[in-house]
Amino acid sequence: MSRAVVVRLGAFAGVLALAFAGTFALGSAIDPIAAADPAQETPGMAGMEQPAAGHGEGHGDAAGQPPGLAVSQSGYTLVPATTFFQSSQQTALRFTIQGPDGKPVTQYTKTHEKDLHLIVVRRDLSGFHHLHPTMDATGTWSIPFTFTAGGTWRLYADFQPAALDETLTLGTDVNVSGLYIPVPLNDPASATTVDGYDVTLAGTPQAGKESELTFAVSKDGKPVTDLQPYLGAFGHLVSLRSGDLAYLHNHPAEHADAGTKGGPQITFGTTFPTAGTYSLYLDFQHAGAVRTAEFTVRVGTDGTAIVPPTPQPSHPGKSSSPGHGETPHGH
Ligand SMILES: [Cu+2]
Repeated sequence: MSRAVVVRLGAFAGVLALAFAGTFALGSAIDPIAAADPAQETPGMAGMEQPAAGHGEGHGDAAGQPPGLAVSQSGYTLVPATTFFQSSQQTALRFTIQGPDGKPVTQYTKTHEKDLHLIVVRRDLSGFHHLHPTMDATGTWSIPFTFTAGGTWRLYADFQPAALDETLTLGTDVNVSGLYIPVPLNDPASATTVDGYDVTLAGTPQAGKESELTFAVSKDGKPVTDLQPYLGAFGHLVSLRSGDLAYLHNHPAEHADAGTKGGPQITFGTTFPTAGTYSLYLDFQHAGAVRTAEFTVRVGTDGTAIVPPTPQPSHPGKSSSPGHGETPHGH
């Protein structure tokens, strides 16, 4: 009984001890997350009890958090059919909204004329799309889609279950393989151009307070006065907070009936929850097509006025606007 056995046992015990030490180290490494609340600090017991405390806080209580940050809330969960895609290949975005009973939700209350709005954007805030998938009898939503480039993309479902009194925005990340070149945000600017439309932004956004944002649309130097209603309004505004992609959806106070004309101004009452940088996507419809104008806005704790450039009367023979806002924007 040889020494060899004893030695081997000893070695085995050593391995166990190492494994145990490893587990312990891992445990400690995880603790700081749960111990984020300084009130929970228990020196010595370094967070052994923390996970339970953490759970109580996080469940369904999204109070104070803007929408779009959670995949599951108030008993409803966004369940994508897959989270792996290939860029430049048409695919189907397919998902269900799982209800509190674990089954796909099939009954919705329309918001902005649709049962569900799907927003797709890459996590660098480029490649924004606002889509309206269709639902089959089983509650599976789908829409053909082509991711134009690789990277991590975020899907938001914005909807109101028939059984709930409020709208929910659930978000999930998906992985798209393919070339990924991150696109930095445009610098904050009060004017931009999309498909030949010049769009300006005016307002005094302030963190935590409702402020008015006024967009004005013109084309070839002339204000556009025949904007068409799109989803019951002359404009839709989605704002995403840079850093965590929190989601804000706004629409003008006034409803736009079919056949009426709007513009050049579209005004929104918007409350940015915190100071920070936001990417704003304004959808408007003109001449039968929906366009999206993008703005980067810095929101501070003091209201800082965004002043649009004064419209230049177009002089024959002179270029009217000196290249403002014509930023190359990668999509
Ligand atoms: Cu929509």
